[in-house]
Amino acid sequence: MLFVAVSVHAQRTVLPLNDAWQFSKDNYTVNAANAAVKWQAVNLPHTWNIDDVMDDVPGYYRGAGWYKKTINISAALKNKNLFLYFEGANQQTEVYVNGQKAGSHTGGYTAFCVPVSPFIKTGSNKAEIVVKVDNSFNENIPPLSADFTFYGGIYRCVNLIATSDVHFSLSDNASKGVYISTPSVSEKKAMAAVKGKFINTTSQKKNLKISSVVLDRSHKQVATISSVIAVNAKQEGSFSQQLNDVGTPHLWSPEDPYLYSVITTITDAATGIVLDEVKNPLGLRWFKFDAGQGFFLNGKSYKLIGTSRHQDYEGMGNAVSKKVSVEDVRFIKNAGSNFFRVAHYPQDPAVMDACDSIGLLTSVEIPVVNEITESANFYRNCMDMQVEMIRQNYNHPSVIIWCYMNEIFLKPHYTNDKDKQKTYFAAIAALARSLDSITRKEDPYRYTMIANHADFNRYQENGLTTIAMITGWNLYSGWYSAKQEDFPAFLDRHHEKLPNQPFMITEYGADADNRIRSMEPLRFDKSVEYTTQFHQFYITEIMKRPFVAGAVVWNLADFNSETRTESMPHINNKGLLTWDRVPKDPYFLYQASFLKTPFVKIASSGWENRAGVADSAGNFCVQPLQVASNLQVLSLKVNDKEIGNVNVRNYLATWNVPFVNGANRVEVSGYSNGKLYKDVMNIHFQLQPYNLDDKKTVFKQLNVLLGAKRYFTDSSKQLWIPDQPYRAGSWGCVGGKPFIIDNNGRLPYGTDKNILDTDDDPIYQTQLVGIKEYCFDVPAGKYELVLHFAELQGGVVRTPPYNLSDTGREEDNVKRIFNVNVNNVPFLEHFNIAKQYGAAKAITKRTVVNVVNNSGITVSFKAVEGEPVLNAIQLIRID
Ligand code: GCB
Repeated sequence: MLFVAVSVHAQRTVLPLNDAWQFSKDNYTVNAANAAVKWQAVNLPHTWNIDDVMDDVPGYYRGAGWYKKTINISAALKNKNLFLYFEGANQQTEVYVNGQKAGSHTGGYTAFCVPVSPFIKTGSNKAEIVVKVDNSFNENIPPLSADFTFYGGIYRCVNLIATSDVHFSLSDNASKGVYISTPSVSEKKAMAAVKGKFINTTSQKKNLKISSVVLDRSHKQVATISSVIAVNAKQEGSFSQQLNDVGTPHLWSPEDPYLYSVITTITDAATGIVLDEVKNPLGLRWFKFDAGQGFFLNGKSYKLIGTSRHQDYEGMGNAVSKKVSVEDVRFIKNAGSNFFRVAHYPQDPAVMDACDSIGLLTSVEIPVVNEITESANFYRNCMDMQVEMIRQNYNHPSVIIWCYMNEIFLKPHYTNDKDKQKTYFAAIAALARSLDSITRKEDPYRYTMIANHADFNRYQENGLTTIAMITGWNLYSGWYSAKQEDFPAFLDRHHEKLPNQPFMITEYGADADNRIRSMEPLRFDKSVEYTTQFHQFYITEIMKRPFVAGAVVWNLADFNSETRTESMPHINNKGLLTWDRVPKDPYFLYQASFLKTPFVKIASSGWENRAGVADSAGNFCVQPLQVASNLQVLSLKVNDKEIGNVNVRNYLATWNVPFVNGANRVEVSGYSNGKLYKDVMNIHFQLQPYNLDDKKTVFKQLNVLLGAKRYFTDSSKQLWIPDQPYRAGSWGCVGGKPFIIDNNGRLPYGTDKNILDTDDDPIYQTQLVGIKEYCFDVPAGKYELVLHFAELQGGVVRTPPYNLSDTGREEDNVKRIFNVNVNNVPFLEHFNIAKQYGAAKAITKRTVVNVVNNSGITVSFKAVEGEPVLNAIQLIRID
């Protein structure tokens, strides 16, 4: 085989254009003086919604933003065809060059390319670019509603592309203009097809040689083909080439993501001058979905396992760097995944490149979520987005599925008019059919998919279970609906009712707020423990069933969903990682379950600071320690003392560990094939004395959540523990019942309202109602006592997005007036939280108490009207 020197003088120049833009949200008019407009210097990627999506005021800026920048047209760029290539701007964009409109684009998640040469003055060295981006709601642009934030801005990179006057088409939906497919691949032989479009912008007819060269990973040529095509002046031409034998293929798979590359060039046949060149990846693989046996890659049975991902990150919004995006792909891979559902929209090109090279199979989709608009414009935008997505991502070997709808019956229109609703549902099915057929036409080599929610009958009745080649189900039994056991039942039902329809679980997951822990985990308590158990159950059921082609965790990382409230307002906590990418326990469970190498990880690793009450002898506090592992038996030492061996069950092992006050060095180890594997962690334990006058563990500070069974770490790293009934010598509540919303069907206790004026919502979201006293049998001394209140009843209640029909309602205010005395001294009189502060607002009341003799501290609550409440309490020893 020949070693080919590929042209190093790439005839196309790509210049990043991300630095030093000016940005303004003020009213700007193209070609006007705009003296009043205040500009701010920004770099791309940029969004204007980083802060307002996190504040306590509902909503975020959805409107226009302006960007401007003057670019230099260097000598090298003169006489070139210039294009501005936007990788993504949300969601309607207009591009002006030197005051003239050069192009526009609709849709926030696909790239677009604007030719700018016609607007550059001859001989000028500069051009002014002005870009208007608008993220206002538009009924004709999907997504209309969704559980994520529609951040505005030029939130992906922009490049200036300079080509010669003959080049591969950049105006074909911002694709590369070259499309590579692998119509036939086996272990022995592979065929690759290269098609494309190019344009001759000169005023002469040209004979052009189009060559495609396939190189292996070491840049050796393995196949080549060329054809000469005559193109008239100012005309577009097309080509189609078949490389019938790429040699013995080195197959692409997640385990061995071997990439060839295809270099396609245009050469002037008369002069031999190379005019344009593009490089594309080539992965040789074949795959199929089978309704009974699941998925097969390169002839081998394969369970698709992975996650989805949203493209935002704490403190950055959706304007994340390519580095962050690629690290996310690595996080998915390192969880033991072989699949990534790129949901709910096409993502940064770097993401797709990383999937090819790191080895993840993918499905990619357009953001048609929850509902549609029955308008020609909405339809057209959906179709355009689908075509853009396919053409822009066509050459990625990682892509095996194109998807186009997510839970489209979640927000059914016309709930009071069944006839209109029928028409609406039929319109959805018609749109699905159109999207499906255009997808099959654009790309006959991949599968199509729709992701439905668990309303089996509605999707079935309206045909949505069989339009696409694969049916996706987003299933949340044991989270949004009560019982985990409904999950396996649903899988079996699909298989029974639709035995010929391949399917995957396109979503499943449960919230884990990494600050919340529980020894008695319950659905919707937001504890990490509930969610770890949830995933363990799901993994077991998924792996039992060969007909389930794959399953995708929702979601890789926590993400912003501005309309959400809950324990961490504006954040969806279903991530295996936190919003700033710290792994939570379930992430380790996935590693243990799916990595092929020996794995031992102390799952509670985000919980290195713990607190709890000492046993009656005052020596230690027993709490569980969970370890994720794929070994069979593990042993545990704490502070070098053997605690014992346990068998790993479904990839988790749990010990009850007697934690001592202060440092606890935890060491877990096990053997695989005679080799030792271990993990070590230092857990700092704050032991609360059994009796508050204990000499062994001296009382310093106590932070207690009332009406909750959770442990919480707040924003100043203070540890909160659950309440206990008062015991003589110790501390606790007298009287009162946990606040529970009647028949709410989800929350076991407390509220999920956004508590205003705090980032530590869980301190305020639970309470004891009807409390009589709170007592601390502390020894003599000086103490700071802090009472935390929030009125959990009343005000406007909204529970989107998981209750989409709830558009907000006024909750009855409760009458509640009470007095609080501390050691019989009046502290709060006629305290009326709702009246004085309003509902769902964090209120803190402090006082200093001098305790003499053995009086201790008694906080007593006396009702004037209604029932007294207390949400949380702290006691801090001052001297
Ligand atoms: C879904 C949606 C996804 C949500 C998720 C959730 O089914 O497809 O966009 O974020 O549920 O967490 O509620």
